[in-house]
Amino acid sequence: MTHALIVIDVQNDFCPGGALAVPDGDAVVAPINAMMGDFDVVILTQDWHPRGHSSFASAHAGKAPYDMLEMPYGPQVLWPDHCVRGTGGAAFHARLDTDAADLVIRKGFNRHIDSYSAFFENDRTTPTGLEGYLRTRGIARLTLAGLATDFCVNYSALDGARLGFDVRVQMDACRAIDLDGSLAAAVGAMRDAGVRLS
Ligand code: VGL
Ligand code: ZN
Repeated sequence: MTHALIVIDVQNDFCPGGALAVPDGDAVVAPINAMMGDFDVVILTQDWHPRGHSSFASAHAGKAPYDMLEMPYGPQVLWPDHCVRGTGGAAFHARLDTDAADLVIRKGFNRHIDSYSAFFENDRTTPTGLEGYLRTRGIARLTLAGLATDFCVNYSALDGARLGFDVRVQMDACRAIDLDGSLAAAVGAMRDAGVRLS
């Protein structure tokens, strides 16, 4: 069965020194590079926002990073400006082996809606196209790694499982933001959805 590694958002802004740095975020690079050779297909995702994106606190008067805002599609955490398309912060970590990737999927490019998941925007219905790519290439097994465990990895794993893929998350090749218990909540949700954590 064709097995893909999906590397989630290993970008400078999620690494130490970046605009939305995940603690120890760059520690995922070496284990991910080492895993790539074990898979039939390697796919990278890239958070890729226009300036003034609606997930940025700076786009909303009186709001600060990590405040919540009710969007038409549900509650949204507001973030520091990050992964603005074309900037160094949106670039992959310099040591990530991007040459091994068959596909790079960009997400979060729609100004009015955030996109944590590699499969759907945060309305959970607007597709990124990844499902079609996987199905047409006959890929049924997915291993996920990258940043951040409790947001983009979590949403991608839950959507993958909901779509019927066999999903595993390589936890030692992920790091979390962990806002108010979000890591524990994500681990519980992924387990409940039948995602294997290892
Ligand atoms: C992410 C917050 C905002 C992630 C992306 O990659 O987990 N988190 N944008
Ligand atoms: Zn983002």
